[in-house]
Amino acid sequence: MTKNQNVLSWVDEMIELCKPDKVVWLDGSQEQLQTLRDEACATGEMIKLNEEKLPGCYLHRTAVNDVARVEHRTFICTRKKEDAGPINNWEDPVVMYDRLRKMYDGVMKGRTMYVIPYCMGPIGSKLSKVGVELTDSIYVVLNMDIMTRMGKQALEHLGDTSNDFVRGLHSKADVDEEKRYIVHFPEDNAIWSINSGYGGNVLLGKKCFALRIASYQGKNEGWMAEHMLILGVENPQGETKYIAAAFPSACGKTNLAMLIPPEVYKKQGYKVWTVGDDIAWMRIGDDGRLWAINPEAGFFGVAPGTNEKSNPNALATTKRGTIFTNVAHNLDDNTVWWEGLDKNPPEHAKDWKGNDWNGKTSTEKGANPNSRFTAPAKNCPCISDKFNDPLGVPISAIVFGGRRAKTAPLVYQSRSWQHGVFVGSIMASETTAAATGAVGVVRRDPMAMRPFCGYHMGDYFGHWLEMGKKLGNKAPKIFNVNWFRTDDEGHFIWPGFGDNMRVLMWILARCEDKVDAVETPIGYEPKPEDINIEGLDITTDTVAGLLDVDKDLWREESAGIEDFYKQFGDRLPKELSEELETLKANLK
Ligand code: GTP
Ligand code: SPV
Ligand code: MN
Repeated sequence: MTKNQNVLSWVDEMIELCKPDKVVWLDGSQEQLQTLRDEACATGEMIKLNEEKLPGCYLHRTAVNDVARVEHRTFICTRKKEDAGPINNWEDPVVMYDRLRKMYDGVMKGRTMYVIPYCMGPIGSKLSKVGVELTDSIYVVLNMDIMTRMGKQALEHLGDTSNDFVRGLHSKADVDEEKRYIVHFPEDNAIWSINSGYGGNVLLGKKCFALRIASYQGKNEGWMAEHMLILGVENPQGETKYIAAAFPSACGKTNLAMLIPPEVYKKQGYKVWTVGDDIAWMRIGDDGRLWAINPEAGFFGVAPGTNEKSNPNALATTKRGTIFTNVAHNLDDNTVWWEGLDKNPPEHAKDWKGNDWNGKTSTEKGANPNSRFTAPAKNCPCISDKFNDPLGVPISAIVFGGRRAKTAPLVYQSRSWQHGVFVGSIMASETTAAATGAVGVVRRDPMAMRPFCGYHMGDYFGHWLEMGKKLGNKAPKIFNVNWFRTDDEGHFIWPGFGDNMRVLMWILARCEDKVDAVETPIGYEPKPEDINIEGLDITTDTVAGLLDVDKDLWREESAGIEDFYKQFGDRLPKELSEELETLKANLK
């Protein structure tokens, strides 16, 4: 399929190591993929769902111990420890390669190795990059088909001589969690993953390449790889402005990216278009502005909570050609169900573990909280016509946000790019089921990149500051949002979902200098009456409450930031310590 010797000799080397019985190169053809789907159904790896109701859709269950990313088993192996920084797990690459080689030695005996060439980003775009993933999992192959542009087209994009591709090696091995490793060698363009079959650990184009390796490449090559959705807001005159937003895992990116405008905006003719829901690659264009592409071709979205009201676009996207992972299986009509889909759970079902399950009587959950759908972007009713544009889209605003019950207001704007980098760097959010470990614990998650930055976080902040200098007055404006403030009973105060558009409208008005703001100790905030609440059953007073900056809480916050910053030592840019001093002074 290729004459590229760099690819061929590396694949040979890995075959020699893993010793598969058979090697299959994925060309991307439907015939080949269908053969694999049929094979996966024959072995029970996948279940074919109701062809009338969910054409081309399948269900897969992972091992019970393998349902989320494993941050404690994820490594960045740079030659120098300090280059990985204080937040990443590190091991000497020589030691790690040695340890892993022993584990991969003969691991594919009796199995087939699939060779998946894939392209992150539109074929032919200068912003796109190629990877090759070797795996012994058909599930991985079929997910990569949805999530990337894979097969022959990727090798053509790479060309016959280039060596600029990411080498990804994956084996499910025994799915032993004690021996699970998700390892990145940024200096070698390589990723080795073993003993998992869960999405973020094994779809190596996604978090491993498009964030961890790409963030490192971006720092060296002058661009940015970010954990961001990209959406376009089209006004009644037909002009579209683009927003990129970074929220931690399971904190609302897919939902915001596909939002349906509330009636008050719909009737005026506003529309929202989805460019991406998880990852943005951004470069400075010839015009000096920041341009973004979505390197992915599909959505690997959280299933629970997705319904006709919260995210009808996502739901519609999953109606064909979708792989569901770890949701409940409705045996009556061979479809799927998850918590929050509707109020009518199936009585005759299997839960995500494959046990008999009655949704009407059981106290167990039918779907895993981190159950997912893998759906082609082209299914999405609101997919942007720029989705495949090799140039990407120009970004007007960057939005950071986390899941905070208190402290962070509904929205605020940074005073400058530098202050915006500070705002991103101090992001904190409650942990979610997207990674193993406790849920609901507030932790610092700078730019939503804590689990995904492939190098020293202090240098990463420095890179952000550099990009701002290059962008000058063409830099996007930077904001922070929080949809998740709760009242004393723990209920969300802000309606969220489609109504988040009301906040985006203030953000865009700020970008166009069309609305005033109020200065607070933490940045600029809207006047409560400037958030449009027409059609909502909340009052301007509620909005005022959501915008309240509690100085005591923020003083606690700044102490927490100071602590967090300490670990970066002299690799923390001085601009950020200055911003922290300003915040402290503003809170006096
Ligand atoms: P990853 O795919 O893990 O990166 O997640 P994500 O950031 O795309 O999060 P997603 O949009 O899938 O939302 C995760 C969870 O947050 C779901 O259970 C949603 O129902 C919930 N959620 C999303 N947006 C809102 C919102 O505006 N308000 C509230 N209260 N919940 C929300
Ligand atoms: C996330 O956890 O941020 C995800 C899902 O988008 S995963 O691909 O597992 O990383
Ligand atoms: Mn994500």
